[in-house]
This record gives sequence, C-alpha cells and structure tokens, in this order.
Amino acid sequence: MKERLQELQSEALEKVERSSTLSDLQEIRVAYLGKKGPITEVLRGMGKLSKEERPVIGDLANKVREAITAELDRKKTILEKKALEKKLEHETIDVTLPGRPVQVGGPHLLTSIVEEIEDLFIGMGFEIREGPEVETDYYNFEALNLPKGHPARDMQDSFYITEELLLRTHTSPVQARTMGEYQGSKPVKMICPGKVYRRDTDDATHSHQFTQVEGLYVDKNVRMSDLKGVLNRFAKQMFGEDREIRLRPSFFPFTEPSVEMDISCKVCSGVGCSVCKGTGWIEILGGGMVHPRVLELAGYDPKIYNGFAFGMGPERIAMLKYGVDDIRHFYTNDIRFLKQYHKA
Ligand code: 2NM
Repeated sequence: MKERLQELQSEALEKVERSSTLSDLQEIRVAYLGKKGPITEVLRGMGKLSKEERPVIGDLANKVREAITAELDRKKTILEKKALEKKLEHETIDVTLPGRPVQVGGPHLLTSIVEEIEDLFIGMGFEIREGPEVETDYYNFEALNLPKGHPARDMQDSFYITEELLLRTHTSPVQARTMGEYQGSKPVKMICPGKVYRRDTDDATHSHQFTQVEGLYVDKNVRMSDLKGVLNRFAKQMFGEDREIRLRPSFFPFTEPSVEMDISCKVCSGVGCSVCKGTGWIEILGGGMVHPRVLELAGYDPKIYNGFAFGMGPERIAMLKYGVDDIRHFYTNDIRFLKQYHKA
C-alpha cells in the first residue's frame, strides 16, 4: 500500500509537470484527489489494516495528498500568470494613437440668423412676440386690411384648414393680435419671428414653409424717416458698415405708403454683377407706414397714433450673407451644409 501511494504521487506530479492548461490541472485534481480517486480508495481500505500499519499509511496518504495539492496550486499560479500575460499582450493599448473626434452639434444657420436679427432689434428697443401658426382668417387677413374677396388674398395662396382657419401666410397676425390686445392704450414696439406657409411649388428660391421676421413700431409721431433710420442700422449691422440702403416705392395692403429696401451689392460695390443682376442693388425687405385701417381695426385712433412696419425673410438674408444658392439647403439638413456654419 505504501508503494501504491508513492507510485500515485510520482505519477500525479509528473502529470502536473507536463500539463499546459488550467483545465488539464482541474482534470488531474479530480482524477487523483476526487471522491472516486485512488487516494480516497486507499483511505477507505484502511479498515483492513493492522493497528500498527493504520497511522503510518494514513499519515502517508495525507502527505501524498498535500504534495499533489501543493504542486497543483503551484502550477495553477504559473499557468494563470501566463494566461494573463498573453491576454495583456493581446489587449495592448497604443496611447500614441490619435483620439476619436467627438461630434459636437450647434445651432442651425437659420436659428443663428433669426437670433442675430432678434438681438439687433432688441438693441433698438423692440420686444420679441410670438403667436400661433394656425391662424384665424380674421387675424391673418381681415385685421390687416385684406377683406374677403380682396385681390391680394390670391397673391399669397394659402393652406386653409377650414373656412376660418389657415396656416398663417405671414407673421403680421401676431402684430394685429398685440395691437388688438392693447386697444390703443400704449405704444407697440415689437418684432415677431416665426414660420409661415404659402402654397408655392418648392424651388431654389421658393418654399411652401419658410421663416419671417416682421417688425412694428406704433406710437405718436412715428415717421417714415424713423423706419428708414431703423432699417439702415439693421442693414449696416447685418451686412457691414460699408453698405448703403435705398427705398423704392412699392405696394402692400397693410401699409401706405409702402416701400421696398435694397442694399448696395458687396460683390461688385454697385457696378453691377450676377448677384445683383447688373443693378448694383439687392432687395432685402419690404415695409411702410401702417395703413390707418389696420390701426383702426386694432383699436388705435389713426389721428393720434401712427406707425411703421416691415417684414423680411431670414432665409434670404442668410443666402445673401453667406452665398447660399438654394433655399432648400435650410430644410434638407445635410450635415455637410449645416456644419459649415457652426461657429464653435
Ligand atoms: C411686410 C411689408 C410691409 C407688416 C405690416 C404689419 C402690420 F401688422 F403692422 F400691419 N406687419 N408687417 C408689413 C408691411 C410686412 O413684409 C414684407
């Protein structure tokens, strides 16, 4: 029995020595030290031994078990270390590699332009007002001196929802609402930015949905020269102090007299080029003195109050300022277009 135990020990140690994986070790552990293993079997057979032999064999069996266990543990540590080294070698991080760029978003060009326009007029004492995009026929047309059957209602074909409701065709209903709210009790000095809708076929210069910023200043003794001064400041701050403006007579149902404003062409400095179509001037907005009927409908006495109003398209402003050649760029949201205008 003694020999058998010694034989088992050298056999097991040799196997441990030859093993190369952790699962080999586990197999050896189960095979030699497990409940069904040879050492357990030897210990079970001890009953048949004499009193003198029993402690000697028991002691030896324990020593063999300890020796195998120690060897298994030693080899296990070695193999685990090797496995870890192999894994680390594989997972090496090259700290000199360039980092992955972080994608940073930013405001849409149209948002930036609208905010720039807002800031500029806030600087001249105007407040920002917003209103509903689904408007009543009354505020969109009637209150602005466009009664039913007025030919100018065809000028801007509209998206009607019901007989009385439509998608607003301009932001001036916000101004009609504000004046109507005050009922002639105080001056109004506001701009209203927002989305507007017209039944147009989309092309490079038209969109069925676009943006407007309209302005209104109603007070006692407001003159055409005030309008000219405000718009001149706007044009120079927006496009550069070297720009000139000019006003041309025009027509709008809600202003009388009405004007259109041009800025001098920066591309050719007034000589004439393709941007200004040879005229040296570029049209950027319309305006005029608020029609007495519009004031009256909102509860302002046109004999006491008067005012100026104007309207512009931020898309057009942005197109001129940045040389964008197609209004659809603002709505298709191609990231290659948008990211050219992120300042950050
Ligand atoms: C324009 C041109 C001319 C305008 C008029 C009004 C209101 F509500 F006061 F009557 N708001 N905006 C106006 C006048 C807008 O856009 C080209």
